Amino acid sequence: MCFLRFLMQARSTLGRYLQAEKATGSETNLRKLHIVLGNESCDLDSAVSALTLAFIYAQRQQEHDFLPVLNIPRIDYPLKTEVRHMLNKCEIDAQLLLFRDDLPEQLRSDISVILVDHHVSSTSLAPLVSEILDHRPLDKQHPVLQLLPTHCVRHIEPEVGSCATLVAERYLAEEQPRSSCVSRLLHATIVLDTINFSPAARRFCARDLAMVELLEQQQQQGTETTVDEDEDVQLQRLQLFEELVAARADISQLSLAEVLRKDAKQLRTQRNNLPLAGLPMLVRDFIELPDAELAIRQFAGDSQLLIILGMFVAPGTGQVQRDVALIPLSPPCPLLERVRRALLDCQTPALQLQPHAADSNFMGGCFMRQLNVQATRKHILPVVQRVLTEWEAAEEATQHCDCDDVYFFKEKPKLGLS
Ligand SMILES: [Mn+2]
Repeated sequence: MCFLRFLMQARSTLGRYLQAEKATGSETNLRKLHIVLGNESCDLDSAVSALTLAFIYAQRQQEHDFLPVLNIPRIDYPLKTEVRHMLNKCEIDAQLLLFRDDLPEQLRSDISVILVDHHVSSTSLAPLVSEILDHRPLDKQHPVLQLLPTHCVRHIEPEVGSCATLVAERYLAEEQPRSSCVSRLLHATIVLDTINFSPAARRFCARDLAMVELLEQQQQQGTETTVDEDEDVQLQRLQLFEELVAARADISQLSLAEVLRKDAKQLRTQRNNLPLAGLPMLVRDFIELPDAELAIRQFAGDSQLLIILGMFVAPGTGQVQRDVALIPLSPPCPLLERVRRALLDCQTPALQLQPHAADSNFMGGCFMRQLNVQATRKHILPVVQRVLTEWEAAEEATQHCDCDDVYFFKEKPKLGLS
């Protein structure tokens, strides 16, 4: 069966299951259903691995149904620009895809779930997981792992650079099925995930390279071109890699609110939710755009503070500039001052924050250049997380204790054990 036809059928299969769920009491004669689910980042690896593995398994076990599901709400699909780019190249439209919110909230207990490119599902799905195909190091401590059924088959192989390599191994191990779309998608994914086999990045092993070479041979079969010179192959891979990186960074089709959502993290504590957005431009330039305030309010929802990290890479020179913005949504916002202080004091590493040449009073926010351009969100996130946790603890203390108690707990208890 052709790959596009398979995707079309998956949609109607899900429709049949949803219908049958409504018709309770009647004897339904449904086939065993497997959901093949990628991870929540829905990067190219996750999306392609889910789509292609479901296709391969569906051809091998024709008496069962396999549905590939992208683990994001449908509305977020435009944000995954490199996924959309690659699927468009294979003429796969969003209409042909299934997303997390196409599934019912509660899955029937006789449905099986196959996790690809991750191994920690939501608590409600965990008891349904029958198989895991992943290349992330096993998160042994994670409590959800305890909920996996004992029969769950785990293939977790952290040495490979891409989960698509694990899928390609299964795809190429047998002669059927064959699909030029599947070969193309797996090939592109491995090239992107391994940073095009960059020796400096060291994100690949021999198995990734072997699969890419075999997939290239597959793609050449059936075309007129004969085996290329090694140099041509390298050039084609480089062009593909650059095309995918450009597609991932392409925000030209997105609204400002979508641009904020594209690379955002939510810092959650028990009572607060603090959004932290990353932008592919300086925040100082973003706030000058028409409707920036509207986009910020839409994105921030009901949180009190929004943190935005901007990064601009100058075309040509590749020179990096960074800036940081703290924007209060309903001033006064005492949390803003605490975060500002913590970022200024940060020594792991020092961010070297300075005022912009032209200051702004946009939404009463605080805008700073970050002269240490080596420092990334990875460094800033824990600082903000710590402030938020301390803030929440202090809030709780003032709510639940009287002043004397707060004073008492400020002292470190002396236990005399050392
Ligand atoms: Mn991956």
